[in-house]
Amino acid sequence: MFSHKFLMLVITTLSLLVQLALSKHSGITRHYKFNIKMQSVTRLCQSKSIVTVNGQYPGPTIIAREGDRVIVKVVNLVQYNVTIHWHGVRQLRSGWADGPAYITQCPIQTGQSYVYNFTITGQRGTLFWHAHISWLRVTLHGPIIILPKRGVPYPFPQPYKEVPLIFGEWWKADTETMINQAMQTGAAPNISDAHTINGLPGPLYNCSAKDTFKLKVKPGKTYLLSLINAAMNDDLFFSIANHNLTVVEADAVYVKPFKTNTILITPGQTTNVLLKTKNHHPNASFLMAASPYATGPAAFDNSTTAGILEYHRSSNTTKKINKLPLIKPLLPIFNNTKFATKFSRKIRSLAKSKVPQKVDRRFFFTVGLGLTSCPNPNGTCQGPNNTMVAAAVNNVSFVMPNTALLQAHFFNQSKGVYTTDFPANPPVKFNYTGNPPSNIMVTKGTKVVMLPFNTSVEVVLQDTSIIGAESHPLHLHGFNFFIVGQGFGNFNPNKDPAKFNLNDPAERNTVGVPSGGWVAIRFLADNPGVWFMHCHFEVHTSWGLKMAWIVMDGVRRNQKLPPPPADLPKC
Ligand SMILES: *[C@@H]1O[C@H](CO)[C@@H](O)[C@H](O)[C@H]1NC(C)=O
Ligand SMILES: *[C@@H]1O[C@H](CO)[C@@H](O)[C@H](O)[C@H]1NC(C)=O
Ligand SMILES: *[C@@H]1O[C@H](CO)[C@@H](O)[C@H](O)[C@H]1NC(C)=O
Ligand SMILES: *[C@@H]1O[C@H](CO)[C@@H](O)[C@H](O)[C@H]1NC(C)=O
Ligand SMILES: *[C@@H]1O[C@H](CO)[C@@H](O)[C@H](O)[C@H]1NC(C)=O
Ligand SMILES: *[C@@H]1O[C@H](CO)[C@@H](O)[C@H](O)[C@H]1NC(C)=O
Ligand SMILES: *[C@@H]1O[C@H](CO)[C@@H](O)[C@H](O)[C@H]1NC(C)=O
Ligand SMILES: *[C@@H]1O[C@H](CO)[C@@H](O)[C@H](O)[C@H]1NC(C)=O
Ligand SMILES: *[C@@H]1O[C@H](CO)[C@@H](O)[C@H](O)[C@H]1NC(C)=O
Ligand SMILES: *[C@@H]1O[C@H](CO)[C@@H](O)[C@H](O)[C@H]1NC(C)=O
Ligand SMILES: *[C@@H]1O[C@H](CO)[C@@H](O)[C@H](O)[C@H]1NC(C)=O
Ligand SMILES: *[C@@H]1O[C@H](CO)[C@@H](O)[C@H](O)[C@H]1NC(C)=O
Ligand SMILES: [Cu+2]
Repeated sequence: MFSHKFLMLVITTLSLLVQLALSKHSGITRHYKFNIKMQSVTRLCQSKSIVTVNGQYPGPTIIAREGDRVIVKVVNLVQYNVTIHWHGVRQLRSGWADGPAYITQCPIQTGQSYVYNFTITGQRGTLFWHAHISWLRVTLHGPIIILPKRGVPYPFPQPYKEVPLIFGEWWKADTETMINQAMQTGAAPNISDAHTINGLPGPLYNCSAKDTFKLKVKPGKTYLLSLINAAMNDDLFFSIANHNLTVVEADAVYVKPFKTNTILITPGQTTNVLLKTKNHHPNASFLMAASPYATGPAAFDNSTTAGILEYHRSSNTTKKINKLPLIKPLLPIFNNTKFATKFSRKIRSLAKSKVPQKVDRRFFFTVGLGLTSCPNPNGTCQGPNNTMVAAAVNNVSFVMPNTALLQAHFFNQSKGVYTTDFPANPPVKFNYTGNPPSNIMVTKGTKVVMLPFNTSVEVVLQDTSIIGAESHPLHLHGFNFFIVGQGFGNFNPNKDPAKFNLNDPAERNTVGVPSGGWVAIRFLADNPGVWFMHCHFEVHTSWGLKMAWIVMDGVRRNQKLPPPPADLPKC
């Protein structure tokens, strides 16, 4: 006879062994093939040839579990240079697979291919992939759904179904022609003609009713909506009429759940929300709509995209469903910064954050617009006062190199490619959110910050009011950062740090710098490689609001970046 205690001991030991075996099991390998090809699609009654993955727009969903290896063979069959970025994936010691053109790799040229090879470590939730060269991400994007490890539950009830909703922007014009022209003339590119949900503008646009995303649901169920903002230049409010949403995850990190009727999502952000459907069939259908949150000086696409939430009955009643009244949600007005601030402050990590408590290096970066002189021989540019519009970090407008920074770094060939003198502070102090200085011309350069392995970094990102204050969605590659503080006006280094949240701050890869304000972030530089940081408004990135960090190898073998794969594209 075994004693009860002995049995318990055996059971505990066995379950520990099983857990150990599970944790050692490093996940499976998932293979995908992305053929980049042109495809003709019709939106707003106009057909257009667009760049797609496998002919799909939006592109295919990558599904993996935490711990899995993902291998994507990308074959370029179009006339454009292409790269793909796995937005938010940490890429631990796999920087060669990160994807931003001329930062971690040369582009995949027409007729060439490249195999992206990375594992998903310590992340679960929603991210997305998108092209990372010129403006090709307009149509080259799709969801990345990371499920928890097998047998590990969500920290909320298992949803009945998971549905990605990816927001985008649609132009009737050819966007590559448009941005190339804009970069020549110095003027802003045209705003989009529509926003989209899963590639469809929806019924609020002319000639678009049939291009409407419909979510058919059953009563009394909980759906997990994976919201992704893949739009080029617009922060978006999103709401479903007569339904509340519970936010449970942001940028593939669980958050303390909170209920809201509207969410705010910047380009580059992703978030999972729970939608609990009504217990009985309602006598109505409901619009799910998104419209912009805009604070900048420039024109923006002020239109509203919508899909329909439809309670499904038997097929016999389809006609009746179509006759049901359609209820519209009330979205905040486009400049509702009060709502935006309240919303972003609600996002807190579910677990106690691993936020660095001490800081090795502090940086103060101004982010915003500026001007640069007209390079045209005839001296005619279409920016203000015959200049070109530019954007900068600490007054440096980033110039793309002709070869990838990561290759130059890895092979010790930085000479003529980049310099390591990116300024830790702006060149002149001024009232960043007051009257701009008289000289608002930016400087140009390919400058980086070098960081020893495991440096603990704090960056205060300060918006400027040069040309106009504006919220900028700043995105960092290779890391999640902790949003330890934010505020309006000028950051005060003597007073503001005392208010930092070092306990449960949001952990993300993209943060909206408040319009006319600042945000403080911290990250631990524990991932060797070259890591891009840029505004996720594509127009600002085009104008130079971008920079790069180089994190050096550590001393141990598992702290070094391995050599590049043999098929890494060449410039
Ligand atoms: C992916 O990377 C792993 C680790 O470096 C390597 O073992 C594997 O062979 C690679 N697979 C492909 C298809 O490149
Ligand atoms: C931009 O918009 C203007 C005015 O609507 C139009 O005339 C022009 O053709 C557009 N440019 C491009 C590149 O689509
Ligand atoms: C639809 O077309 C009408 C007439 O051309 C125009 O007045 C209206 O502004 C358009 N609506 C949208 C949402 O584009
Ligand atoms: C949404 O939540 C609010 C606050 O808890 C509540 O007052 C409201 O009735 C809810 N709306 C719906 C449609 O459930
Ligand atoms: C909803 O439908 C039921 C059954 O058809 C009907 O009795 C009821 O009056 C309707 N309610 C409303 C608000 O239209
Ligand atoms: C945007 O649209 C909203 C709602 O239609 C309107 O109230 C607002 O004035 C518009 N803003 C601009 C800048 O066009
Ligand atoms: C649809 O209607 C037909 C005839 O009225 C009926 O026989 C059938 O059971 C209905 N189907 C469903 C799924 O309700
Ligand atoms: C928002 O825009 C509206 C309409 O353009 C304007 O009346 C209002 O003053 C603006 N609010 C803020 C806070 O800027
Ligand atoms: C000269 O100026 C015009 C605008 O007036 C512009 O369209 C053209 O591209 C400029 N020429 C060159 C060589 O850039
Ligand atoms: C353009 O020049 C005028 C006159 O010198 C000046 O008032 C204005 O601020 C300038 N605009 C910009 C954006 O620099
Ligand atoms: C900066 O300018 C703003 C707007 O003019 C003003 O309200 C604020 O007091 C100024 N801040 C400082 C520190 O001078
Ligand atoms: C594609 O990239 C290569 C390597 O950087 C470059 O030489 C070439 O000009 C690019 N082609 C196009 C169409 O942009
Ligand atoms: Cu920006």
